[in-house]
Amino acid sequence: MTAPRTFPADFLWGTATASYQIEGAATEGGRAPSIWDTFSHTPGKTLDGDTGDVAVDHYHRWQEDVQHLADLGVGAYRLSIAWPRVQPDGRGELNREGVEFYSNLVDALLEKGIKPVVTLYHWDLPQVLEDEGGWRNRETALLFGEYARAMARELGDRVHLWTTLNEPWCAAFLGYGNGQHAPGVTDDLASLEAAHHLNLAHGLAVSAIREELGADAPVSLTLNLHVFRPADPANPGDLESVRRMDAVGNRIFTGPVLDGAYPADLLADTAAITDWSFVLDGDLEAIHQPLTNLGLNYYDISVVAAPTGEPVGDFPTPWPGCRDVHYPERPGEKTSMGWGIDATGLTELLTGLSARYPDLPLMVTENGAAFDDEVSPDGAVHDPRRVAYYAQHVEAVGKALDAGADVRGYFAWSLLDNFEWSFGYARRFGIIRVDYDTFARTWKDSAHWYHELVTTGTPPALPYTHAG
Ligand code: IFM
Repeated sequence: MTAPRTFPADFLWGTATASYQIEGAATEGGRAPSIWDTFSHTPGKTLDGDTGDVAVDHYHRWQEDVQHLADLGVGAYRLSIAWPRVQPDGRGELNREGVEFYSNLVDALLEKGIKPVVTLYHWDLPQVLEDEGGWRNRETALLFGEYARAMARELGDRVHLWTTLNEPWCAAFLGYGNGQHAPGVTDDLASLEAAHHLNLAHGLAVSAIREELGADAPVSLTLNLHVFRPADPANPGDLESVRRMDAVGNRIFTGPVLDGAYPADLLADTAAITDWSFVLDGDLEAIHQPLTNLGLNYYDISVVAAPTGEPVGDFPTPWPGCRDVHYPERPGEKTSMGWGIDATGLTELLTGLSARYPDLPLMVTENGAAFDDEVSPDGAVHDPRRVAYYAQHVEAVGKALDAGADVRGYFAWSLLDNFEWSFGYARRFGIIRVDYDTFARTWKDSAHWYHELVTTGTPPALPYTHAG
C-alpha cells in the first residue's frame, strides 16, 4: 500500500464562486443590469426561464457564507466583482454601496484568515456597454482597464491576487459565437473581435492595477484551456482537428498573452472570416504583460476527430473555422452537464504548461462536477460521485507536482450550488447544497471531504461518507 499523498504546507486551497451565479439582489444597492439580466429574462434563453435575480441570496447571506468558508478551513476564496454593481454606467462614477459590499466581504475574509482572490470579470458586463457593442467594441476594453484601476484603488491593499478575466473563451465564443451565453450573439466575426478585445482588456487591466499598486502587484488571468485529444492519434485528419481547435480554443489567448503574438495558423484558419485588422498597433505589447501566475479552470478533456460530413449536433458549435470538426461519442461516466470525467487531462495540462512556461506558476482556479444530488431522510447529502471526482482530480494535481509542475493552489468549483448559466438552477456544482426554497445551506459529503483535505493537506481515503 502506498502512503497517502501530502501536499506542501503552503499550497493554497480554496473554493470559488462568481457574482451573477450567487449574489441575487439584482436591482438592489444601486446595481444596474448586466448582459446576464437581459439574457436570462429573454424567453427561451435559460432552462425553465431561470434568472439570477435572487440566485442563492449571497448578497444578503454573505456573512453566513464567509462563516462556511472559515469552517471549511480554506486558505483562499475566489469571488468576482459584478461590474454593474460597482460602476453601474460602465464608466465614470462608482456606486459606493456596491463598492462597500465587496469591501466588507474582503474585510470579513481577512478577519477569518482567508485570502481574497478577486476576479474582475466573470461575464456580467454592464448592459449599457453591450448597448454600445459590448466586447465587439474596442472601447469596452479601455473602460475595463479604468474599472480595474478603480477597483485596485478601492480594494488593492487587501486583495491577495487579482484575476482580470474568467474564461474569456466562453465570453467570446459562447457569448458572441453560438449565442449560448449572454449577450446571445451568433456571429463568427463578432466572436473573434470579442476575443481580441477581451485580451486587450486583460492587458490594460494588468497595467492599470500595477500603475496603482506597484510593479509587483499580484495579477493573474484565468483561462479554460482545452485539453484536446485526437480520437485516433495515428489519423492525420484527427490531428489536424486538434491543431485547428487548439488554435481557436487555446492559443488565441496564450499566444498574445504569454508569447506576444497571435499564432500564424489561427490567422490562416480564420482568414475567410476576418483579416484581423481590429488588432491595432501597440495592442500586442499592451496584452503581453508579465503575470504573477496563470489560473486554469479544468473539467474534462475534449476528444476530436476529422470532419465526417455529418451534422455535428443540434446546437451550433461555437468554433469559428472549425464547425465541421467531429466529436465522437465517448464511453464512460458523465456528470449531469453531460461532460465526461478524465483527470489525466488535468495532469497533462499542468505539466505541459509548466514545461512550456517554466517561470509561470499555475493555479487550478476551478475544478468540480455537477451531479443530481439526493437529500437523505436525515437531511444529509451523500455525493460519492462528486467526492470521487475531487479525489481523482486532486490526485492529478499531485501527479503534476511530482512531475515538477509549479502549481501553487487549487479551488473547488463551487462553494455553493448556484445559477449555472443557461442551465439555470438545474445543475448543482456546490460542495454545499442550497435549498432553493429556504436558501438553507447544507454541507454535502464533498464539503466534509474537502475540509479534511484542506486542513490536513492529505486527501481522505475513499470510499468516504460523512457520519453526521
Ligand atoms: O459555472 C461555471 C463557471 O461560471 C465558469 N466555469 C465553469 C463552471 C461550470 O460550468
